Amino acid sequence: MSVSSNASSASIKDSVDSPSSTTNTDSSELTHILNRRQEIMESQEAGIEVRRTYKVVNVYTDFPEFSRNQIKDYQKTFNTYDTARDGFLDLQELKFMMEKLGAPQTHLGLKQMIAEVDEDNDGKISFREFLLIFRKAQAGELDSDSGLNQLARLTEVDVEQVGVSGAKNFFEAKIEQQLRTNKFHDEIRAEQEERRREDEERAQRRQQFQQRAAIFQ
Ligand SMILES: [Ca+2]
Ligand SMILES: [Ca+2]
Repeated sequence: MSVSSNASSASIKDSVDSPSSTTNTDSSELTHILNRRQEIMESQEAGIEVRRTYKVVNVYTDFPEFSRNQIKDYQKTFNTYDTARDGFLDLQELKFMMEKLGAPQTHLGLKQMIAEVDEDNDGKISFREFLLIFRKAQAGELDSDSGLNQLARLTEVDVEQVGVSGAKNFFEAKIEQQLRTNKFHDEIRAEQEERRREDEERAQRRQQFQQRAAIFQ
C-alpha cells in the first residue's frame, strides 16, 4: 500500500514538475496499472471472477532454439499435467506429473524444481517457465540427478508407451523391436518357402508315381 501511494504521489509530482510527454506516458501507464489493480481487488472482494489480461508472450520468438513442432509437443505435455486447466503447473500437479513419470519427488524437491524456473515468483510454472526447463536441460545447466533434469529427460520420450525403465534405452529398444520384427518376417517367409518346396516335391513324386504306374498298366 505504501508503495502504491508513494508511486502515485511521485507520478503526480513528476507531471507537475516536468510535464514532458515521456513522463506523462509513464504516469498514465502507472495510473492505468493502479486502477486495474484496484478494479481487480474490488471485484475479488465482491466475489466476481476476474479474467486476467494476459500479456502476449510469443514463445516461438522467445525460444528460437526449439522448432514449432517441439514447442507444440511441450505444450501437449504441459496441458496433460495442467489438470486444473488454468495455464499453470502448481505444486500438486507437478507432484502428480513426477509420480506419473516414475520419478517422485519430496515436497522440498518439488518446491526447488519450481523455484529454479519461477521467473515471476508466483510459486507455479507457467508454460514459458516450463520451456525454460528444456532450455536449461539442452544447455546442460541442470544437475543430472536434479528433479528438473529427470522431468526433461523423461518427457522427451513417450513414457506411457515404453515404460519408465525402458525410457532410458528407448532407442535401443526401438532398434531391437525393429530387428525382431524383421526376423519374424524372415522366419515367416522361410516357412512359406519351405512349404511351397514341399508341396512341389510332393506333386512331383505323385506325377512320377503316376507315370511309372502308367508304364506297368
Ligand atoms: Ca494448473
Ligand atoms: Ca511462475
